[in-house]
Amino acid sequence: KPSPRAHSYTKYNNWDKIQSWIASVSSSNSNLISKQVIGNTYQGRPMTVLKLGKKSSSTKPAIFMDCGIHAREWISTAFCQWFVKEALSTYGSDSQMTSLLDQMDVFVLPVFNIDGYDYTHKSNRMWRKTRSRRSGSSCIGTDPNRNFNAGWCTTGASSNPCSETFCGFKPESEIEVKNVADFIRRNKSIIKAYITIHSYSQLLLFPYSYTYALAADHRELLKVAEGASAALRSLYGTRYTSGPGAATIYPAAGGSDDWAYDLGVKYSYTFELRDTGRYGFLLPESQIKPTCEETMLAVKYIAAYVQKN
Ligand code: ING
Ligand code: ZN
Repeated sequence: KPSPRAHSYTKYNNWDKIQSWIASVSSSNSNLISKQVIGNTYQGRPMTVLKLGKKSSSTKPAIFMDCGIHAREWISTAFCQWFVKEALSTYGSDSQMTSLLDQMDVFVLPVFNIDGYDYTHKSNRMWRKTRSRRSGSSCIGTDPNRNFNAGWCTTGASSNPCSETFCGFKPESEIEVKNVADFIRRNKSIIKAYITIHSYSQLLLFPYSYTYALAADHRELLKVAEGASAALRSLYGTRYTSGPGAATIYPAAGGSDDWAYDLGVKYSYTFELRDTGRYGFLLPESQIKPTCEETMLAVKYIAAYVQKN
């Protein structure tokens, strides 16, 4: 049994629910899953990474995936929960998932920006940033996807603490960003792919966003993105556009995918899930299931590619 009966994968769960789910899902499937706290948020909430994979005596290559970098992108957070459920419930029956988890580990951070996520449930549904404060400004929060050390604050980001895209007072000023960056740096030798889930716009982006220059691996990254988008589309016909961030959405420095790529994680992707703006961040709960099902196909496509390369 992958999870307690009480957890709903077709609702937008608040942090308290996700926290108890993390505890129960990891204790009831201990053969395939383990958990590790990589640090606390600004407000002291534990950032827990779930490691999915068959236990092995040798070190396995791994994929790192995070959800909920931005607080209001609730479909993102729902996807990480869905992915964990699917991994646990299809291991042993789905040949691709079985082979993936036999040969690799998948690290899942279900909610990156927990403080912000909690705030969107309690106070302001449209909050995007972290909830950190600093003396000298009365404005709260930094954009975690502008706070990574990749062309930091040079384009598409603001040095004004009141801006929605505030880059922070220095790279990794946000403890959440530092915790994730430290984890990936520590596991740099095994992490082969970095996947980060956002919404909305139906895009599959890859480096670079901080420059219009093409990544050294541009052709391969594009080919894999197009394959993943085709897999996604095969289920319900949902159309995604693939391309480098700067040219496909907008130039923006300090993003996590650019940072991971420049660190040496070649397969680095940002998903922008449904929709294209009708509901935007307020995607109805009725779309959680189809969105997660189709996104699974794209993530599994990337994982299968990484596994064989
Ligand atoms: N979009 C991303 C953002 O942070 C992005 C786009 C991707 C920027 C990768 C930089 C790097 O603005 C959303 N919806 O958050
Ligand atoms: Zn986002």
